[in-house]
Amino acid sequence: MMRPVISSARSLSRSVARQATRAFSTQQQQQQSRGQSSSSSSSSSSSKSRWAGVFGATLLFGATTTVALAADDQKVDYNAVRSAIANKLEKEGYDDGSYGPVLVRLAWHCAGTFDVKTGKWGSNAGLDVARDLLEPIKKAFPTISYADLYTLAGVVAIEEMGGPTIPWRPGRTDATDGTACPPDGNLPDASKEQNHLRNIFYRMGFDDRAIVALSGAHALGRCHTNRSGYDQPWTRAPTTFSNEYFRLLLEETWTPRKWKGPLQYTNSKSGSDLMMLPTDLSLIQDPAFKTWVDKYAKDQELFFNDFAKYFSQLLELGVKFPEPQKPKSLWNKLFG
Ligand code: HIF
Repeated sequence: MMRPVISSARSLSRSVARQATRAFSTQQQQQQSRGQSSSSSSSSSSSKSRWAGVFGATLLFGATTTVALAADDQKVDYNAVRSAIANKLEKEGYDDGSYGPVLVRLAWHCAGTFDVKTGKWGSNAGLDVARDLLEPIKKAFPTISYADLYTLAGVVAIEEMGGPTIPWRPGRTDATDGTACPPDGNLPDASKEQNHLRNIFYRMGFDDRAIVALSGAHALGRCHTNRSGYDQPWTRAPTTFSNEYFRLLLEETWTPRKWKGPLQYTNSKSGSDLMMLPTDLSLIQDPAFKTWVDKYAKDQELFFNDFAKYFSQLLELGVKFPEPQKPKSLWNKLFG
């Protein structure tokens, strides 16, 4: 079944919030049913000092991260965090009226440095607008890790913009300092083509199908000359999650834009108001990639399902989630 897009995003988000609780661990579900609220988590001053040493600008989740999950984390009311994020999204005067796209980008940059061979890295935030937006939520819910907050914000943003429900669970930890940072160059370079994309995404453990599905997120947002050097949005509805990116890739004629900036492609026959990066265009230049572009352009439901699966995987790269606690035996309860 096709999902509704932006006009119904608000009501959709409510059902999304309900569905999302299913993705939480049994522990959290039990605890939510006990009615623990955000106020209980935000009042913990000891937890504030516990996290005071967190290295704010750079997060890591992955095998190298040694910080244990704070016991207080169990008290975070993730539905309240979701609502707080959702309430921050719309902003008249910022880009196309929503912080949603930049939050999606922050979420993926948190995870996109992962190396499947070494199990290392997995987070490199660097998006001031998005980080500043979320800081008050971190203050209101101090026991949530930055890595959980940033990834959850991307998930909520996608859902609020009419996209699929992304399975998400808490459990990411923040690095205590910058010594475990990944080297520069683990994130993709937009000026390159399919071999580079494969190098980057295979390193994370993904395949061609996943690369194409994930790329559909460029239906959202736009490029900013003052951030990346590139310019313009990919679609004409940059705050609506849809398969429009694939349709445009196939239906428009993409030619190199004549301008002083870096090489990007433009829809010169239909207004020159849209853009594709060299990495985007490689999806229709490479036959194996193009097979999936064709499929997703025709079938939005297939795209939504695949995207939800791969984006969820992306946000869990390198994360060691805590084992759900087994109920104690009678012997352990009495003598353990
Ligand atoms: Fe992006 N991406 N991304 N991206 N990205 C930009 C913006 C967004 C790449 C390059 C860029 C993914 C993969 C890749 C979003 C989401 C995702 C920009 C423009 C560039 C250059 C930044 C700016 O100027 O503000 C490359 C080369 C990628 C490898 C294919 C992910 C799959 C598509 C993983 C993904 O989810 C979003 C959303 C934006 C819009 C941000 C905004 O501020 O509007």
